[in-house]
Amino acid sequence: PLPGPDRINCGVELLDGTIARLGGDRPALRAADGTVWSYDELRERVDRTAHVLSGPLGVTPGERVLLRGPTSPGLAACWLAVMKAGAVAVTVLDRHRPPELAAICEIAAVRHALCDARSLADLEAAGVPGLRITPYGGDTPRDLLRLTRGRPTVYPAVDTAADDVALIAFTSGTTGRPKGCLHFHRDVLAVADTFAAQVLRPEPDDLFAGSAPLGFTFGLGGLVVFPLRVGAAALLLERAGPRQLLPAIAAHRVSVLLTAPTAYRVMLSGPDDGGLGPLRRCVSAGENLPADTWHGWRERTGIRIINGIGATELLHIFISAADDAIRPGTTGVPVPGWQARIVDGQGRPLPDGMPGLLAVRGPVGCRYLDDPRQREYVRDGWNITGDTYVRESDGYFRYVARADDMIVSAGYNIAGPEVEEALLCDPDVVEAAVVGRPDPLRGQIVVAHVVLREGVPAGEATAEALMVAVRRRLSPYKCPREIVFTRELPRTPTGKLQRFRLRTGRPA
Ligand code: 3SK
Repeated sequence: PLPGPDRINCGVELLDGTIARLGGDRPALRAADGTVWSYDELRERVDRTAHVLSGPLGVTPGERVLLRGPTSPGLAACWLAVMKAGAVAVTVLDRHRPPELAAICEIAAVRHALCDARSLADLEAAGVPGLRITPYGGDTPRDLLRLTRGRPTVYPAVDTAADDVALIAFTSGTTGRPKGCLHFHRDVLAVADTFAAQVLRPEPDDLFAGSAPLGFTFGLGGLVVFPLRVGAAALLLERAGPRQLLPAIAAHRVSVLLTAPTAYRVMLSGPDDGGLGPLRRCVSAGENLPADTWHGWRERTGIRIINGIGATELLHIFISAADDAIRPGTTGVPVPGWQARIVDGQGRPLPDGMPGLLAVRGPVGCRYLDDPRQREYVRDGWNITGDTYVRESDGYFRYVARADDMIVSAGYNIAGPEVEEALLCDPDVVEAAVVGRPDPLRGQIVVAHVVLREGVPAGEATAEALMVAVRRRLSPYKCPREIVFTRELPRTPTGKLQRFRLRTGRPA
């Protein structure tokens, strides 16, 4: 852990601390409908909400409060109020369905929920015993906003220890029962003071936007924690796919963008109308960023995308690089404060150039809530992220595949993402997922699932042309033996490819 005070409330640091340093009349949160809340307005809303939590709702410090709704200033204010009240935020995605919500509430022993009025139905359908749900953003008498009216505008925040749990972030990974990851108040600030402060380096006048929802720590960090830590503002978009991001960047003059490689590719596939002009810093994470996409973005905008790898288990990004330190095609180097190495299945370090498991340690560690998978993730104090990586001789870390996404065909090891990257060099390909299919002769054969740009015919001629193009870039043994065209690829609610669904024939 980074050295720091023993007692911290991250909600106080992010709001009152920033106001004390920079003043409160600067913009903090914006929405597409023109809503703008200054830091003072946000602080007042948060404090009134914290009064409601610890008053009429009876939430005591340490109790878990589920937060559910589309990305919005109201949801961000609820999260900050839970922090100030010393309770524990259990952040979920609006896309989680009733059985997933029921499992999360059971694992995290959730008793209270603050839920966007539009997202109530699924939470109620989850039928969680004893769950007290308070809606926000609606107009019923029990709405949170009504309950906040007339409450004191200043809340004396709960004096939490730096290592009191602040949030439980759920990850389904790419398979299996959800795992709750515990993060402390100091962890929340640590990711702002490491990746954000030292790699991203935002300025108080920046306006952040991005596609990841606040129920995913990529979004929570990038759209709430990072901007508030430096007195910047965030544009919180309920719908934040590439088609909404593009006009929002131009209309609101977004300067810092955090999104996934697919969104960068989709934005590049549209016409260059100069709308990306306000951007200053761009971050890509959540999946591997192909070098080709990096170069395309640089040509279009002049901006070098800051690639990064993070994990819900470790809260945010731990390997990355910015500016002149970027080497396209690699993820980067450990973020200051982090260490990384490549190990074999027994945890023994491997030499540079040899693919193996990525192991990292730093200011934030993985702590699963009551889950035996903790023993697999943390070995000898190192967090084993489940990604296969190579450390190059210059110290840069290059992504190979998720450890369970390697294909073995006729004795050759093939990394699906390398083949995907070759396919994505074709401007007609918008998305690609490459998996192994069992084959009596070769063990597995390489099969590519491809989403084509609108209007491109999904026929044999296109498949043949793609195979020829891939053969020009890769050794023949890596080339797909079959190409399956599809309209969409199966993804987790946080947007990660679920290659196992393609392997097992259970697409989206
Ligand atoms: O890469 C990810 O999946 C991730 C997860 C959590 C926070 C940040 C990131 C980039």
